[in-house]
Amino acid sequence: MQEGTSPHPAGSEGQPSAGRLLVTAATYNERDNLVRLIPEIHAIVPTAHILIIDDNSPDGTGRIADEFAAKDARVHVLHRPGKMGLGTALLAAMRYAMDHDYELMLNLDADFSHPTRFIPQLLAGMDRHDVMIGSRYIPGGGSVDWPLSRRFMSRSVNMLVRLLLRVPVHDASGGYRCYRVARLRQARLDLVRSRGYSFQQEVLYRCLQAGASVGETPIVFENRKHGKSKVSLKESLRSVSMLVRLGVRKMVGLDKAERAQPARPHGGARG
Ligand SMILES: Nc1nc2c(ncn2[C@@H]2O[C@H](COP(=O)(O)OP(=O)(O)OP(=O)(O)O)[C@@H](O)[C@H]2O)c(=O)[nH]1
Ligand SMILES: [Mg+2]
Repeated sequence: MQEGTSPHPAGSEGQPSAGRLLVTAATYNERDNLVRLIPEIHAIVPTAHILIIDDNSPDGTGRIADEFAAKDARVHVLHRPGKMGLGTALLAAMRYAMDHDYELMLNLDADFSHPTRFIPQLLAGMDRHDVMIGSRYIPGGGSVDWPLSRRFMSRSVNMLVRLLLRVPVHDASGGYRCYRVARLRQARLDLVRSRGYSFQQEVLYRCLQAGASVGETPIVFENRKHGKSKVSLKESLRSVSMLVRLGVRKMVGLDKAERAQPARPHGGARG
């Protein structure tokens, strides 16, 4: 499951060809981070397209993204009218990747918690897997400057997910991932109910059900240095209850029954 080495360093033939890789970042008030993030991504994967999904950030992040897009055909922006949650932002990014026929979609947080230097390892793992996870919880991985309370929460959620959903990965809650878009097409994204942070676990669960091979490569998560956290107690509790609900539905067979229904073409993040 774990991929520790990078047979294809940045810039080698291991990278997808021009226009086939979409790097996505959801943003809400990430102005100071975004101005540095876009050039940093392109320094590592020059041919990649970048999609910013902004929820009308009051600090003008969306405007800054538009300025990049106006100057650079590799940058795209999805504007949504207001803060609608990280999960629905990532679902919109997945739809964009499918609609525009990208081969790979690599997502990272816009706050530099997911250092761009790990992008080549994530891409290298796509030679063998349909989903590659940047993992804090395998040898070589970790997190720095993260409060103990957040570490505890993250570990507990991961234990819960392994137990309830039988997701065989070490880091099911992190958002630093690369997906094969063809596999996303096969996954029942129309059944995904999470609007917030539990989206990460739920989408992984749906990819595994669709037969995805999942690998992990170590990353060191760094606490944000600029901007404010969007994690609230309310959202954390909502995410945990969403995962418990999914686990119970799986246990009593409701999930299987639901999967037997035909897919809804534009479903996802249902209530
Ligand atoms: N478009 C959009 N992006 C969001 C939303 N909530 C969070 N994000 C972005 O999703 C990424 C992860 O969110 P963070 O606030 O960093 O959450 P976190 O990483 O769990 O928490 P901290 O690192 O402690 O701040 C960041 O790039 C955010 O700007 C949302 O509702 N809509
Ligand atoms: Mg963050």
